[in-house]
Amino acid sequence: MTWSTIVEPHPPANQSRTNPAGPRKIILDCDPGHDDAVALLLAHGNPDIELLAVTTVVGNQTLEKVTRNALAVGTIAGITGVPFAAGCPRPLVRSIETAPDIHGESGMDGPALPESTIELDPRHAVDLIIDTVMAHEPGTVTLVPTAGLTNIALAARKEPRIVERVKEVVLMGGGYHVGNWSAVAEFNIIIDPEAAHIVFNEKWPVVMVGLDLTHQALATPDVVEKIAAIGTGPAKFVTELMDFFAHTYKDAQGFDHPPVHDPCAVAYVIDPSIVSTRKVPVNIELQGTLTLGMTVADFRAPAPADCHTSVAVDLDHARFWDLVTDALVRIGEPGAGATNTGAGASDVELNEGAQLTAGGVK
Ligand code: PIR
Ligand code: CA
Repeated sequence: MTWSTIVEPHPPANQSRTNPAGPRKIILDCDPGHDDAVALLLAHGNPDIELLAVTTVVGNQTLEKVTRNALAVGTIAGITGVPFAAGCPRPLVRSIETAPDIHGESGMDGPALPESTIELDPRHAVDLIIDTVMAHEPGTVTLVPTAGLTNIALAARKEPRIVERVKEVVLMGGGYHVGNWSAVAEFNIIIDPEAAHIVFNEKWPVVMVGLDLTHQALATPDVVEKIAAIGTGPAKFVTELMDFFAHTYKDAQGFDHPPVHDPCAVAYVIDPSIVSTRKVPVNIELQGTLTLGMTVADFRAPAPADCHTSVAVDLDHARFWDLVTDALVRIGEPGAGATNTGAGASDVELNEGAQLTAGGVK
């Protein structure tokens, strides 16, 4: 069976599969990062997402390293025509804190990375975010931050009109029961708590896809096998990422399988029914000696009428991973001429026994 016969054509740019209003326009602000890489692949490969821009910020590693990694993932995925821009090299107030124990010295250790064929946009990420939001109709652009919130906070300060214009901010960060960088704080929030404070206190709708949710997105062996069975370069890249991530997550945090945080935020934008949420006020602790960077969620009912924040609660694990495998199937083998336009796709060799469909690998 050939690739072109088993993968349905990608819908035209302004037409979505499940959303009559067309694909959801997003800006991905990230710090790749093993899970950021999967988030970028999901955003690129899913027909219900229109990726408007990719911006980077210091986080898992230095700005220079995470930007290099973002460009490498874009190259592996065959992303063209989407601007990539580098943003803030340090948090607003605090000193730089990175996560080499989890992501390695490069920020994305494990797979070999190609030289990038994508040229970096000359603009600062903050300006690219502002330009992009202001260039689109109000209420149409969703911000998807999967890193510290430095760029997003500065964008809101530099051009306050974006706050009304953005549809919503769907961010990976925080948690209402657990932390991963302190007993109560999550990495993306605690590395720049002042920026998080700005983002959570602006009146745009904020969906916090925190650790309570992302610790359900485990890359279990059956999931990794399905991805491996796709047999393409980008799929192999993901299995290599997951292999490294599994080891560091086991050693540093005692997890049997690694939680793949960042694509959960993208999955929510694609299909909110995959992630249940609760509307509750959330604020960021800036004073606490033990609780700095905690995302304090107030579950007392009823939520105030003007509550603009919600938290992600439950993940549909199977449908989430189906979205990821489906995106990889659609991406195909960009180096071999297949793109996510579905046009001119070439044959993809599948591992024995695997059957590739637009719905994933069976
Ligand atoms: C993941 C991250 C940082 C530290 C650990 N321990 C695990 C990164 C991920 O990229 C994700 O965006 C978020 N920060 C999870 O805390
Ligand atoms: Ca991240």
